[in-house]
Amino acid sequence: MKIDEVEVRLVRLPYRSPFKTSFAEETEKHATIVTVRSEGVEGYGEGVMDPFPNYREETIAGAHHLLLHAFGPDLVANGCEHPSELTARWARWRGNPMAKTALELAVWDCYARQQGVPLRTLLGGELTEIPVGASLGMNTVEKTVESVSQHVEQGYKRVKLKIEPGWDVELLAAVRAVHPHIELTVDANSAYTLDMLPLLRQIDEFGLHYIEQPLHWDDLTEHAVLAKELRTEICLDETLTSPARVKAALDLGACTVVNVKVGRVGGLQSVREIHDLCVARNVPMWCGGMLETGIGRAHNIHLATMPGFVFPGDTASASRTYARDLVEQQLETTDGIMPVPEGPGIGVTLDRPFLEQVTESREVVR
Ligand code: OSB
Ligand code: MG
Repeated sequence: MKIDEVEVRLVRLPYRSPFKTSFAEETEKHATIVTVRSEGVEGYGEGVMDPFPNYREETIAGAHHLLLHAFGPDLVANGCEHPSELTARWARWRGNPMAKTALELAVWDCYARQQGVPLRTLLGGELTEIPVGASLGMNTVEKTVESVSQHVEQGYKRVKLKIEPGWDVELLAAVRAVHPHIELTVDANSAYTLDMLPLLRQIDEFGLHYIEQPLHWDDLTEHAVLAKELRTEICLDETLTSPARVKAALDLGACTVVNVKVGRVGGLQSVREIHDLCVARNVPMWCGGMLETGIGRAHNIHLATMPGFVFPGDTASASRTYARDLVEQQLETTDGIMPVPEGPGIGVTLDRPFLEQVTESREVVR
């Protein structure tokens, strides 16, 4: 592929309601939207960096610097034969998986559109719809129980609650009192430490499908210790930043369930490697989310069609998060099932007037 230009936009999009986790309360999305143009065809990618390093270390400022001065110029200068080669080529620039992914995804989308096939086909995904769950931000106990009931009624296949110390046992007791048997998980986003084992043992009593990232955001060894102490399975999110890191986590026994976020692991080629590793070891995977706009959400839906994604993911209806999206297609579930957008690439087209309206900055590498 000859790449004519790379466009990097920062967009700001209000959430319909604030999203509160153990690490932040956010009211709007700051998304990096990358467009690649190749011989008259466009492809789109989305970066999941935040303005400040609350979830992992990457920031929008650092990522845009690298996109405009490292990865973008490399791609325009050298093109590529196939999008799968980019991760290895960019390995000389260490880390920064989210920044690399924003551009790699755009190249995958563009390549699939040029071939005239849906992205999922390039990834070996045969499903045309995927089962999904929903991730609920922190709220009052009463509102959370009500929200769980609404999502269960809407057919979501699993509900995930955000927790932190002091916002866990009481909440879980209230939800389980109303919904004793639903597939329920919790996500601590690194809010606990190993010396809180007695509290973690209480959380262990609620029949959770798994507990997501209870300990430090880069830890493997303490999670391996905790895994031996709990009946509930541990799923890692923040810690898993590459295929090598996933392998280390599984070898150490730090987790038995894998949350895949393409941005966190450095792109679709890394997702494919993690997928094959988890399938070979019989480790269940699911597709996480970062409250993406329709571009990142469509990418997530396509990658979650791969056969190793056996647990429901976080790729819920876009309308839960946004009043108006960047894409023309409605990415909505029916009875907890999300259809895969049809057509070449990720199968979505841009709502261009709205994209212009919410664009904060736009820069192009030629
Ligand atoms: O830990 O999974 C997480 C959102 C932002 C940052 C981290 C996480 C999340 C979510 C939301 O849980 C998932 C979604 O609906 O996209
Ligand atoms: Mg998580």
